[in-house]
Order: sequence, then structure tokens, then C-alpha cells
Amino acid sequence: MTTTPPIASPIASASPTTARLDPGRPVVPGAGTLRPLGVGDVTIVDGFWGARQELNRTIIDHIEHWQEREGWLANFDLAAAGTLPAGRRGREFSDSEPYKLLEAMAWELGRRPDAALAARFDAIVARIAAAQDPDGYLSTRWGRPGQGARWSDLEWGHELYCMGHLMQAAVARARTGHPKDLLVTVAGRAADLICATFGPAGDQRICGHAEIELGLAELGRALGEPRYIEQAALFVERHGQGTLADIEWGRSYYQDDVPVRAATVFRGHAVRANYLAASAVDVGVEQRDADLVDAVTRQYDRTIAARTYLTGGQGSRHQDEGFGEDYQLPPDRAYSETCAAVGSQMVSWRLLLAHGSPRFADNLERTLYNVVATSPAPDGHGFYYANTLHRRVPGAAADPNTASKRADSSLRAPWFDVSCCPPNVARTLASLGAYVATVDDDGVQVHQYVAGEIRAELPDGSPVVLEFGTDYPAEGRIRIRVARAPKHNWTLTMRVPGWCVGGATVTVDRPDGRIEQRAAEPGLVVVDHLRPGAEVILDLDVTPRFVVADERVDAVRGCVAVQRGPEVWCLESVDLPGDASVADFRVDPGVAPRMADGRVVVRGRLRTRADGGDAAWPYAAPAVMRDGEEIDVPLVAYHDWANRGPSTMRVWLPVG
Ligand code: FUB
Ligand code: ZN
Repeated sequence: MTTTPPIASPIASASPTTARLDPGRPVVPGAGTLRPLGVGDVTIVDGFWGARQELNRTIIDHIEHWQEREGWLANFDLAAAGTLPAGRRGREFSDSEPYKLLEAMAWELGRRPDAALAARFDAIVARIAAAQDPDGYLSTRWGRPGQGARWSDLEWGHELYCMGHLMQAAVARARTGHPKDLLVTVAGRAADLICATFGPAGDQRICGHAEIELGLAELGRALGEPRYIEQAALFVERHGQGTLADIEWGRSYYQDDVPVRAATVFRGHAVRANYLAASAVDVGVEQRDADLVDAVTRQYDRTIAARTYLTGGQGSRHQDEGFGEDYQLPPDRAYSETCAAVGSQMVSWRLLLAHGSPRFADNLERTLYNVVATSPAPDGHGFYYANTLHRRVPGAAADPNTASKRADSSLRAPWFDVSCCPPNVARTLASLGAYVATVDDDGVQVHQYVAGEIRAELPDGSPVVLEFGTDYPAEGRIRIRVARAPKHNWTLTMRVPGWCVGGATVTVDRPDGRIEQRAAEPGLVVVDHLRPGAEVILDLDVTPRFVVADERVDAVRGCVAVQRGPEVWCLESVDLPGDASVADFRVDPGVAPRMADGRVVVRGRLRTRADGGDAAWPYAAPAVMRDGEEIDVPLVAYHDWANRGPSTMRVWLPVG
């Protein structure tokens, strides 16, 4: 049993992934360090994510209901009837939302058959297929008499973006046992048209919102069609050539300012930046282009180091939904769009598969627990689009019958005029099992801890079945029982998260009665010679802890935040005495946070102005402040904030 350092990139020298019936893998790289499992290989039961996967059924229903209600599905019927543009509803990118819904449904069906859901899936696909032009073009917003011409507004038109989502949905369907599905045919026809239109000798421009690159790369992999991957590569390389118009936020908004290989950090619109980076990894891996993968890896590392919130959220500028400068991470202005987090997970996952380093899984975990889990309401009927880290005034409940403005909703809203985030949550939750573990030539690697079962197949065909028992992250103990394993030696590699600074312990209970126990540091811990019946217990120290930010994150200087395991915790005013606001609380950093009744508790005081009121002018000699009695205040896991109604909230607590 050893603790190993991160693994170096083997992209250039890797051999192709062994082909077998695909159990539903969102990403299937042709090379890399680790090989993914599929949604059909991992069963998550109960626990933090099991409950959310169950909730996702409601979320999917909710999304379908709202897409119908807002006319975004009916747009396809109008297209098929030839009556557009009259009656078309929704933004120029509304077609993408039914595609993301279909992707979520496809993964969900791959996870668990459901005849009623399958029938709904087929019905939506039929409506979409009927709207496709004979040459493969598919858009309800462009290209018909009375509408703008095809490809006439690549900056803002989102045609290629939408068709990229169509392709990702088709990939989900193809990879879950339906490679001949009508949706796959529709997506393939769209891909053929795009290759013909934007190929080497064709239109040299890109879409103003990266996504087609992702769709083409993965559809190419799924259908064994290299043309699609080559087209994805062309689009990736065309970024930074300035083929799109300059706009008020500059070409960096759509990553058309600097070639992908030359960029040093993610910039511009955060969703666009992440989708592009993810596709660049796909292309780099597929073309054995280690330089491209390394370029994205460097940008990713710097983005994590200087442009990412404690929650894993990204984007600190509302004006363009974009990244700020390095360390410009004001908590009260956090845009942290849910979609940007989903995009960042896509990059993390691809880099994890490419390099094998646990730091990518650490980032994925952080974002899963603190953004993806935060967005949906506990009943599945509301969502956060933006994920602030500080609410100064209690929010107002959104009208349950109206679509909210995207970043305006101060509490979770049932729907938005721009509703990209809810279906992004749905497709992530439906495919979550695929992000839990991988295999390599030596064995199985566990990256995320869930209760359930992993059924893996090693490259030599040997099955490994692992049963997981855990209440993680409420507790730090993970029990792994080996139910099936090959006779030859193999390794079980577990991630000890970077947050686990208190250390971890691994206990191996072997069927012959031998018990071994070792300490482990953050990184990877490897156990071998495991036979059926063996049990491995990983104990991670989830003692709550204070964290401080780099001094350059000026906005939170003099503050601490609290983390427990992968979860960020926050203070809500409903937990303060009287009508105190979170602005009044000063935490005592000398008293470690502790657990009480399942909640993290911190000690501090309420601090108010001695003169009792607000000054007429907030800049003056320091006011005389009065500290109240010491109080212990319970925090709430950030993903649960606002579940008890309107409240002021803050993640970063000023130190008293
Ligand atoms: O432009 C399509 C989507 O709408 C983006 O990804 C989101 O940021 C939202 O603006
Ligand atoms: Zn979004």
C-alpha cells in the first residue's frame, strides 16, 4: 500500500482504448491514463447523490413541463408545419434546451429503463426530427423565409451551439444502447452538413458560443466518424483568429482573441471558455496532440488558482457572465453560473482521464457539492442560475408561474427566460455515475465517494465488483467491500481529497483475517492483492476547518470561511438572534468550528455601532463599535442555503 504522486501525461504515447459495448460513458477518449466507466456500470443508492438522482426524475419532469409551457418544444412543431417565424417563442438558443433535456433523459434511461420516460423521449425526438431540413440543417430560429439567413449571425445566433447540444444528446442515446436511434440519425445529418459547410475549404468562422466542438468530437468518437473529430479540431484551432466581430467586451468574450494553444488562462464568458477548453482536450487526446492538452492544462491550473471561487464556481462579472481578472472574486458579485460549473466539470473530467492526477477530481468534487448540488431546490421545482456567495438583503420568492430574469432571482426560481442551467443540472445528475470511477491496466480508481456499487471490467476482461457503504460527506468513513475480483493481482486506487489536511487512514480487512492499517496523505492511495470478501475502509478527516483566501482576493481579506469535507458552509441570518443580519456577525477564529446536532457551529459576536445607527456618510474615522455577548451560531451547508426561506447569507465571515 503506497501513496503515489500525480501521474505524468501519457497522451502522445498512449494506445487506443479497448472497445467494448458502451455502458453509457459521456466521454470516451481514444487515449489517456484512465478509462471511464458508464452510467450502467455504477449504481448510486441513497446518500447525498442517490437522493439527488431520485430528485432528478422530478427535475426532468419539471423541465419538460416548462419547455412545453414556454413554447420551446412547440417551436419545432411550427418549423415542421412551415409556419415559422410566426409564433416562435424563446431566445435564439432555446432549441438547445430540449436537446439538453433529451440528453438528461437518455442518460436517465441508460441508468434505469422506464417505458413511460422512453415514450416521452421518443415523442420529443419525433417532433425535432420533423423540423429538420432535407440537407440536415436544424434550427427553429434561422434559415426560413422571414428569418435571418443561415449562418448570418455567428456571433450571437447560436446555430452551431444548438446543434452541438443536439449531438451531445445523440451521443447519450447512442452510448446507452441505441446507436441507430432517430436522434442519432438527426444529429449525424446535422454533423454532415456542418462538415460540408465549415470544412477546410469552407466557411472559416466559428460559433460565438463554443459547444459544437464538444458535440462533434464526441459524436465522432461514438459513431467512429473521424470527419467529425477533424471538424471539431478545425473549430478549436480557428478560435483566436478574429473571425468574429469585435464586440463591447472584446473578442475574449467568445475566446476569439488568442489561439487556444497560446492562451494562458480561461477568460471571457465562463461557459463558453469551459466548453471550448473541454473540446480542446477531446481534440488533443484524439489527435495525440500533447501540446494542445498541455496548453489547456496550464490554463486550467491557473484558472483554478486565481479565477475560481471557494465553491468551485467561476465567473465574477455579471455584465458578460465572464471571468474577472486574476483574484477578482468578490463574493457578493459572484456570478458563478451553474452552467459554468458544469462546463468546468467537463474540463476537469477530461483532464483527469488524460493525466490521472487527483487534483482534477478534487475540483470536480468541489464543484459538484457546492454548485451543482446548490442549484436545484429540494423539491426539484426551482433552480439557481447565478450562485452568489453573499446575499446582503433577504431574497424574494420567485413567482411560480413566471419565468424569472436569469440572474435576478434572489431565491431559486422555477424557470428563467434564459434557462440553460436547469437542464445542465439534469444531464449532470443523470450521468453522475459515470464520473465516480475509472479503470486502467492495473485496476480500478475511485474518484468520488458514493453509496452503491461499481461494476468494472479490467482491460483483460476480468470483472471487479465493489460495494460502497458510506454516508459521505456527512461522515468521512467509506467502506468498500470487494464482491468480485480477478485471481491475478490488481490495484484499488482511492483519492484522498486535497481538503483532507487532517489526514486519512486506510484499513484493509482481508478474508484470511489479516488486518492492515496505514495513514495516507492527500493524493492517491493504492491497495493491492484484494480478493473477494476483502473490505477496505477509508477514513477521511472531515473535521470542520477555517480557510482563508490568498491575500490578493482583496474582497475577502480579513474573513474566514468554513469547510467540512468537500462542503462549504455559510451563515444565514435565520440562524442569528433577533433580526440580526449576517453583516453584524464577527467570527472568533481562535475557536475552531465544531459539530453540534449535525451542523457546523462557530463562535463569535454580533457587532453594532455604539451610536446605534447608520452614519450619513460611510467613510470617516473608525466608528466606535460595540461587541455583544459571545454566541455560538450554527452554519448551513452552502448547497442548502435559502431552503428555509429568505435570509441574508454569507460564506466569508469577517473575523472579530
Ligand atoms: O448563450 C447560451 C447560454 O445562455 C450561455 O451558456 C449562458 O451563459 C446563457 O447566457
Ligand atoms: Zn446556465
